[in-house]
Amino acid sequence: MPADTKRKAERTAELNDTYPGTFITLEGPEGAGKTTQVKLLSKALTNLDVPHVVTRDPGGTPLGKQVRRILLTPGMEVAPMAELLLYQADRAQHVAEVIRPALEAGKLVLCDRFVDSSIAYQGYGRNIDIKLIKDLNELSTGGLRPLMTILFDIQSEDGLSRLHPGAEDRIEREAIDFHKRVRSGYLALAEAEPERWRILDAAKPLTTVQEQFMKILTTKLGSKHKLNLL
Ligand code: ATM
Repeated sequence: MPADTKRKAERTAELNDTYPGTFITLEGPEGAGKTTQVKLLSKALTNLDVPHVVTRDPGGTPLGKQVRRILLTPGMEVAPMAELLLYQADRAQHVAEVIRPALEAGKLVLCDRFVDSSIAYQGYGRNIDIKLIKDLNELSTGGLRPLMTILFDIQSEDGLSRLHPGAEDRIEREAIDFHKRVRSGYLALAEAEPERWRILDAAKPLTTVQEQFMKILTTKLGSKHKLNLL
């Protein structure tokens, strides 16, 4: 393992050991179905009495819901740097108000998008300097990192074809090349940190993706959260 990757893995383990809870993030391009998958998972966790929180970035707090509306309104003029900073403002509030308290309370926290979305969308998509985005991510999260990140991967054309025509938000309306850069950004991130990322083929049928998703979580969290989703 390259020295840089090893350091990141050690730091992630260190941060996660700080809390009794566990932090998992879900990432992916548009139309990959991660929101549906996390809803199904939450039902299964509730049935098993596993204390958990399902939340999303942006929009996981009252402040975040307002920021989300601004960010996703079609036709809204938003400069790339303003966009990046609004996502970071949402995240700072989200970590302080929801994520960190839930981790301190020993819960399993499943977050639909997090820091990697800023790198994929604002970095690869909008061409903002990735080092700057990583520094801002560090600032808004206070260094909090997910123990594991699951990439729901799908070709841009296939993902976009699953959206409701005419109901696309401001970001979904971006050109296909933007969405292709985002997807390639995700794949590059997953390749650079394989010990944190798991990749699911989201083009497969919903039940197949669900089975694989449950298997990944059971393997990673089975002993800590007494979890068997299989
Ligand atoms: P969801 O609808 O998947 O929750 O995400 C909202 C949008 O925000 C999504 N694109 N669309 N549509 C991805 C985008 N986004 C960013 O551009 N940067 C970020 O940091 C985050 C968290 C999301």
